[in-house]
Amino acid sequence: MTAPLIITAAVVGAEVMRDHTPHVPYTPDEIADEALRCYEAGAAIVHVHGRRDDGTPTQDLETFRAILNAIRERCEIIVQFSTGGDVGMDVEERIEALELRPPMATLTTGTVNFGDDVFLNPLPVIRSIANRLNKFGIRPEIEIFDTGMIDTAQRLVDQGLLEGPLHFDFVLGVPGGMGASRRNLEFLVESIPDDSTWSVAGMGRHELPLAYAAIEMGGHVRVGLEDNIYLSRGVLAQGSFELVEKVVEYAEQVGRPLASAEQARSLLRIADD
Ligand code: KMH
Ligand code: ZN
Repeated sequence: MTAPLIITAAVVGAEVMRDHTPHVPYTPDEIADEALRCYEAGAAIVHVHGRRDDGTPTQDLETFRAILNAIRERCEIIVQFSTGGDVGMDVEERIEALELRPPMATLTTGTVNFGDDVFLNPLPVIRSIANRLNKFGIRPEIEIFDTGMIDTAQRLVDQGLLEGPLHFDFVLGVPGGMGASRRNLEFLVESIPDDSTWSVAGMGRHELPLAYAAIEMGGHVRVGLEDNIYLSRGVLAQGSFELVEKVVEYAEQVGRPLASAEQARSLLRIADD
């Protein structure tokens, strides 16, 4: 039987600014309000980055503390910290907030071109992040931008640095990474061990088509303004919650039930807070 659908809302990211869309949240309260709207729409997980008041990205511990507390005051959604931050940040900056022990955080297992930039994840960086996640008992979501990153993640399981079965998120359509096609998604799903769990995050106009494909394939879904600011061609989403609503609508159409945050914790083997 297909597992209930876990929806992750990526509400802020590091790249989307107010001149791209006025609806991207910056402050901890804005991020938490958006997390609540996504939770009420059906999301079980919120993926967060930090921003300063002017919108510039930061992985600062106190900013993440404020975000975590503001979300926890509002709802039970699972809070997933980014450890990617923004391109160009050093590893210590990227992971300083992990001491707050969020239930979940990302871990990208390889380097990828990122537009004109490079999202740098050499093995020593990957090991430092994995060690920090282990130290605080934080469940990783393995971010896969290209196939070889799966093999690297599995090697880290073999070496005892990561605990399987892994939970993967396939990030498809970043310029420099793997393209956002259903064929690529099917190939990636065939490439992971059967006991793994997975979700997909399609970039830009690929977000919803890949989300719908994942729903049909029994996987999970990430949507939100971090990855795509449009609800349909030329129409800005009023917030990540509208993208969550689209996914919920499709899941209802095809008869896929939604996972609550509590069910998501159990399906993804997330430790209790
Ligand atoms: N902002 C990207 C360079 C993550 O959150 O872990 C990295 C990213 C991945 O967004
Ligand atoms: Zn992110």
